[in-house]
Amino acid sequence: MNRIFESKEEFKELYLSSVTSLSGKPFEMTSDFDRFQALVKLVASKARSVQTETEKRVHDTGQKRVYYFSIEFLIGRLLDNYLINFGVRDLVAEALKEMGSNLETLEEYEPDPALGNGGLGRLAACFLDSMAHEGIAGYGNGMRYRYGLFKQEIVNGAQHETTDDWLVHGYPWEVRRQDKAVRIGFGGHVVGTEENGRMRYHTEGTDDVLAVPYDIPVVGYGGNTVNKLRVWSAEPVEEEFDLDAFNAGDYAKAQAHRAEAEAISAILYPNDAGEHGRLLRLKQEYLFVAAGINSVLDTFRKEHGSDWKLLPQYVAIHTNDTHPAMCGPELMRVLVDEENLEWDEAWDITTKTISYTNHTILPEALEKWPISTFSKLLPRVYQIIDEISRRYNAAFDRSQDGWQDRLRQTAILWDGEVRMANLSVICSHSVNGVAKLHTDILERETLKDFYALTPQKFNNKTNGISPRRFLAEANPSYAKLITEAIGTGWLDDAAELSKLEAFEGDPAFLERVGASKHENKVRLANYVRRECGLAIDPNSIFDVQVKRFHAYKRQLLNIFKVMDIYNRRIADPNFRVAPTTFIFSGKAASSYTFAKETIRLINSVANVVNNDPRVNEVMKVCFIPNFRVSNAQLIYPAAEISEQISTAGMEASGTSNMKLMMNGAITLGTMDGANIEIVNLAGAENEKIFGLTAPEVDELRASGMHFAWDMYNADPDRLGRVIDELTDDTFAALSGNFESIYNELMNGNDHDLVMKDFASYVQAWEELTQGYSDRMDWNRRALHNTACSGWFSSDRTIREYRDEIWGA
Ligand code: 26V
Repeated sequence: MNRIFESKEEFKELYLSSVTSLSGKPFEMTSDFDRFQALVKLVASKARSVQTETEKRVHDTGQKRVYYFSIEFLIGRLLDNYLINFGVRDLVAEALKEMGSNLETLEEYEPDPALGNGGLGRLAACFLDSMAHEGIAGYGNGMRYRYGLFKQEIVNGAQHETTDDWLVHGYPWEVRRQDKAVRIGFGGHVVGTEENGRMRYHTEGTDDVLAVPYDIPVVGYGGNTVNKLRVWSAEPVEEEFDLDAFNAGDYAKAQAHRAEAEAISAILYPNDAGEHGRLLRLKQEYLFVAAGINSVLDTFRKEHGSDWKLLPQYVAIHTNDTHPAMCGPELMRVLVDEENLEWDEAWDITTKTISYTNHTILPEALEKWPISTFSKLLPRVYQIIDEISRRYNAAFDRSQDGWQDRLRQTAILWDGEVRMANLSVICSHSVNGVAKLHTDILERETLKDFYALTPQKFNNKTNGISPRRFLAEANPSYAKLITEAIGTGWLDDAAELSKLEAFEGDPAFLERVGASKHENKVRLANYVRRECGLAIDPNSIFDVQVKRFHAYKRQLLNIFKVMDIYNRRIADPNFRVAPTTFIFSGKAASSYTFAKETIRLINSVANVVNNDPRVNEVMKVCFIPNFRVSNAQLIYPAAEISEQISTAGMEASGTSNMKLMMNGAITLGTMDGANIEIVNLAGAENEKIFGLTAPEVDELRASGMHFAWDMYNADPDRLGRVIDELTDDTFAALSGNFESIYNELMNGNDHDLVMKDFASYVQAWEELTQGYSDRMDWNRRALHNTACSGWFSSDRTIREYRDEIWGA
């Protein structure tokens, strides 16, 4: 462990001087905010010295550099994480206490940067953590949005969005690198000139903006490697400020140019709302790709000169989903237009450098851009895509039966559109899915034509999560207990969590597992009381579904279960229900009506259930507003049931399933995404699986034999009743009935098979919760889940990427 402070005394001395010099006040007169700022500045400066050592090591050993291009990085708060990773958390906490401060209080001042939507962005952040831990020279390349994902407030049960002004007080971790700014050109026209018998192209008349990088240190556990995350901000190019207009008093005109440039990095787009086709989004994609490629090549040039054929040996560029798909064409543009390479050589270098991960099979999620828009905004990049496409089509093997269909499925340009997924596959040497089932579906369905052509490109990399953030940091009481039992080795190598299996038969230990869970439930209950004004009982089962709201994730199925249990309890006070708190949290994209209505339904059911003394002893419903990394870290440790109930075949992987498992929750889920791997690792008897499997879903849909009305009519007392309650005022008191949900189910024929899986789901829940009274056995299953969760460490995932894709 490379500790940044040897002793409390050393820390205190450095900290005192950091606080006083930054604030200009004697320590006693400084505010908690001053003290927070000074603490981050001190840790950040220590991190940067290690970064310098890391950089020297990478340079001296000629280590391969991995660049992870992602339009989202959901990094969460960093202070506690970095104190843990540098091995000084307890030392700092004690020292601060002795100085009359409290670490946890100071930590609350840190903004929680919401530079991502959900799973995809958080995965990128866990990967940075693991690359640094594994000693990989791995760098994030992304966007610095002025406003993060909207803040969610609940008003009369409904979601309201307000801006997330996360930068108002500044962000103490970042360093602006004006010297590394890159000029990015949009629009203009391509000019070709002949030079020594070869055509050369450049673009004239572009509208330029300046991409300015901000670097954030990434501290790996153990403190030996500090990498960096580089995020780009869009600004006007200085000399284009209209001084004449300003001097003439036309401030609006002078500012207009600035506003237009800054708009590019102003907001984060929801990835799951079908918000495609927005010109600003395309500008974002090109900005962080072009600026990123420029800085990658700059570093390469300094180390290896212009010997470009060495690029794949020293550099790997990974594209997280299709948002960075322009990496291929942009790299080609630089190599061919600026470095003067022949097309074939440049193409060989490009495809050997780039790799691609797919994160969803939903057809409506596949990015496409109208050629007309694309070619106007990025004329030279478009020409290059057109040339890639022309050569792909020309080289296509026409000897096989059905080649026409295969070419149509895999083409880059089709129907007046640029298909970004196909572009990504064609520009990459590796294509991977994020869980076994997901990769199977890619190979057999979504990308089957590519798989038939180049099966060797395809591979699976099941997702993972950081055990430092989601166990050590989020769940200190459990982490302490684990360390007492098996030592600290699990922080380095999460596979060591399997040593916990030896304690599954130890009643005293299981007792302590239960006590730690209880402590976490009390901690969450206190948060819920503060945030929602709702009292929840830490002795009830905490049943948790926290994730983005989406039809296929079926939060609707969960709340139908709650409505059904409520109805049955009202009808029969002797109906036995294990006392449960049903906890929901998550955001819906602002334009996604169905998802927002589901949130309103949950809050409306909560309003009725929580105020009905006939059921209050056995159930409460709680919607925690504004789900984000910081409150997620309070929720996962308190969970006992992990709801993973997507329609089978739809959830690519899921990662909250892994976070909850590691924290000792039992999965109540379908055979979907990484749930399948959870069951394989922990045994079906330690989870609770229900519902149709992916092949059964396919078969049912293909047969055309699912009829919502039949389901409704077959079960009037329970399912039928729940459906009726959507429109009969039972839950309308807060802000009305739920006709649109009703229509979606009954007239849209229940696309996500909520009604189909309803009976087996509620039954599975009842069976699972009946087992809660045997607390010893429940705690044993919880511990068993933790013991089996080590494989889901993102360290394991990253080692697979390193060995099988990046060759780093
Ligand atoms: C995009 C869209 C766009 C159009 C409307 C519907 C829709 C639905 C979902 C998406 C998701 C975009 C990609 C994404 O975030 N995938 C998530 O990636 C996680 C990390 O690999 C994975 O755990 C989740 O299962 C997967 O949904």
